[in-house]
Amino acid sequence: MKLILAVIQDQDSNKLMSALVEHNFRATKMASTGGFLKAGNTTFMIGTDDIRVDKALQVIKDSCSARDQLVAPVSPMGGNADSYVPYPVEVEVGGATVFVLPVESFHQF
Ligand code: 2BA
Repeated sequence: MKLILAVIQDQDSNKLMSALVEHNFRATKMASTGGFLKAGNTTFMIGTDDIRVDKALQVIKDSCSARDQLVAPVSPMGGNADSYVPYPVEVEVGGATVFVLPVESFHQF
C-alpha cells in the first residue's frame, strides 16, 4: 500500500475530489499553506494499493493545472534593501506537487 500526498491549488480541489471518487479512490482533503507564497493551497491524502498508484497519479495530473501567480513584494523593514524588488514578480505554481510514500501498516477501527 502507498500513501500519496498531493499539494494542489485550491481552485482544482473540487474537480480532483470528484474525479478521485469517480475512480473509486478514497481521499482526505486538508487545508494547507505554501511556504513561499504564504497562500492557501490544498493537500490530498490518498491511501491506495500499489497497483493503483499510476492511475491515481494520472487522475491528479488530469485534474490540476499550473497557473501563474503574482508575488507581492515585502518591504525590508530595517533590513538590507540591496536585494529588494519593488514590483510584483510572477511565479508559475505547479498543477500538483506529489509525494508517494510506503505505508507500513493500515488500520480502520
Ligand atoms: P509555495 O511554497 O507557496 O510555492 C509556490 C510557488 O512558488 C512554487 O510552485 C514555485 O513556483 C515558487 N517557489 C517556491 N519556492 C521558491 C523559491 N525558493 N524561489 C523561487 N520560487 C519559489 P510549486 O513548486 O508548484 O509548489 C506549489 C506548492 O507545493 C508550494 O507552495 C508548497 O506548498 C508545495 N511544495 C512544493 N514543493 C514542495 C516540497 N519539496 N515539499 C513540500 N511542499 C512543497
